[in-house]
Amino acid sequence: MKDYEVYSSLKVPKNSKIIVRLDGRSFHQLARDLNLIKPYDENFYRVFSQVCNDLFNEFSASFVYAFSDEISLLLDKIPFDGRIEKINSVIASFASSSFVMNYDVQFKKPPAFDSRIIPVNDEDILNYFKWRQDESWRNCVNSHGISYLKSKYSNSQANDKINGMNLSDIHELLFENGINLNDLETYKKRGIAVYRKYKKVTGFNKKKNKNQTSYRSHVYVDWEIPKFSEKFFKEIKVIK
Ligand SMILES: Nc1nc2c(ncn2[C@@H]2O[C@H](COP(=O)(O)OP(=O)(O)OP(=O)(O)O)[C@@H](O)[C@H]2O)c(=O)[nH]1
Ligand SMILES: [Mg+2]
Repeated sequence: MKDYEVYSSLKVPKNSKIIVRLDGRSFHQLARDLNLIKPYDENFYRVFSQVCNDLFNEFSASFVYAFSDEISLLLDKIPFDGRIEKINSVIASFASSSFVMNYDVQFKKPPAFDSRIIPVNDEDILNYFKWRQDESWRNCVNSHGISYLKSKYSNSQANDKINGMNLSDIHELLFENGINLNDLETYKKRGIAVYRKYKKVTGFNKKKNKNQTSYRSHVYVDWEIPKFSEKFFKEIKVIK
């Protein structure tokens, strides 16, 4: 019967790092059920940051990035011998459980995440996270735009209007009406990230009778991330 498990031998490419991207299933509905504040619910983000932290620690990720209902984990060390089925299912279910454990609410339905795997090299890492961060900004502009339009027009009129607008039109409309997106909290514009922060420490090594430099690190949940750049990823030692 083992022969019937036709996907069980699918593995990620050898010697490749991977990004696992999770996305909340029907979180539009979940947001309604939980009455989340629109467009950004700080408590939801706080829970999401705890999920990111749990994922970071459990799977020894080197970087975790989240916005809206999606989370991307960069893994240098590939778990489960690279088995795709195992990685996707365990990480997605771990995230769902963490989400429920960290959220002090009564859910109407069990929350779930989908999961996909993207093999990456060092150059892809920067491009990938820039791409997702651009999406975070698009999401920020659009969700504020639709919230504003819905406060002025019916839902269907608001949807029609936003469909005919590009990002700068929406930005402009909001600005003219006293909403400056640039003044928003950073996490709403750029998302949140979890990574290791390194500190250089110099101490006296008695055995060697000389000063020695080493690095100490701790896990850091960053709500004030910069725009992603090569410099940023090098500083936090995610790329060389
Ligand atoms: N009100 C509110 N909703 C949020 C917040 N963050 C995420 N969401 C909701 O999450 C949805 C995420 O979008 P999608 O992933 O495209 O939609 P989905 O309903 O999860 O659908 P699938 O991912 O295809 O299952 C948004 O449309 C919002 O409705 C928040 O802070 N506040
Ligand atoms: Mg979703």
